[in-house]
Amino acid sequence: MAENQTEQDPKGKVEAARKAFEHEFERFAAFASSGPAVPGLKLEQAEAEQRVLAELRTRHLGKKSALAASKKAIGAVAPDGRAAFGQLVQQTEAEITQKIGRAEETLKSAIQSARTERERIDVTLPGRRPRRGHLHPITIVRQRIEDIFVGLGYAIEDGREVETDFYNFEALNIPETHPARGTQDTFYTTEGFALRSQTSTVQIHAMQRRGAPLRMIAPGRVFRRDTPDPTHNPMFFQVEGLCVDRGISMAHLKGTVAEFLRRMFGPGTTTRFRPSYFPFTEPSAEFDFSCFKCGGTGCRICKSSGWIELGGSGMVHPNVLRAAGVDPEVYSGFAFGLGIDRMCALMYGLDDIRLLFENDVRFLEQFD
Ligand code: 2NL
Repeated sequence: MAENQTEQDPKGKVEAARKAFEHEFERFAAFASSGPAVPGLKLEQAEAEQRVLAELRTRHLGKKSALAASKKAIGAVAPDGRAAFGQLVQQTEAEITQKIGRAEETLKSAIQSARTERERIDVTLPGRRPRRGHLHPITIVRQRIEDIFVGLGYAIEDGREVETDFYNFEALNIPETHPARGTQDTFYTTEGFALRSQTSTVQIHAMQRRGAPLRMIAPGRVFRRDTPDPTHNPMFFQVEGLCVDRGISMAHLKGTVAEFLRRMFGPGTTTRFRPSYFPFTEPSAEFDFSCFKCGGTGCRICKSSGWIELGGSGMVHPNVLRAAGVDPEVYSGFAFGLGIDRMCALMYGLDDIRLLFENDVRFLEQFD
């Protein structure tokens, strides 16, 4: 039997070991012959090859290899053939060692240069400039409004967004039965507090704290249970103004709103007041201003009317002054309110105010 023959044939065993090595080493032939750089060899690939090669070395040159067994068998060979057999074993081992060694060297330097290449940085490249942020369009408009009123001698007041029934409704002369007080229109916490539905709450606090005379605006976030659509959002921004002093009349209201709108939209801006109704003012009026785009001749923005509706206003109701600790026999005042987001949408030509609250930077970046 062939196998039996090899068993008894030490030379044949060495030849078989060499053949087995040559066969497995075929895939490394390129590394054994080529220079330090192996074209097209990726780092991960080279590292994997290195592991395979290490296993191959153990298998063919290790303690349990066929070659090691042949080495041990040298002593058992008949004296006349021993030297020649010993030489064959040594020569075979030297050849295998050299081939594996060369392949290892090639792989090592290939890995080395692949690592160096990967970690290479060009220190002469210009640095990456951090992108500078910018204000949200609502903030831009709010600050313009604030600047104008500060210029007219008004203080800017801030307050909480969660309020008691008293500040959100009661003090504003909004009757218990008014629909705004229902859960249909207002968000309530489980403890029965309201998310403020207008910033008048801030003005009641300010009147209580500072008393009259008083000139202030209250910009801020307000909440109403509206179904979102292009002109409504359950959270939006509002600014309310309040002026309380002796002898304040409707003339002061009209003069102030008209001056504000001239400073906001240009000196040619005209204002008109239309009678209206609010529980917290009497008399009450809504105000419009001449279209800043067409100047009143009619266009898409003003829907061909020449006018843009902006907000509500009126003379502070005596009940409101009283609730805030101001004597309506001595003092009178005017108040107004307008939506900042609506104004923002108008000024930037937005067709949907919800864009202002989605925080999509691709949209917001346009207002740098
Ligand atoms: C609107 C209408 C308005 C007020 C707000 C007010 C505040 C106090 C007393 C009396 Cl403390 N009134 N604010 C008055 C009239 C109208 O807002 O359309 N807002 C967007």
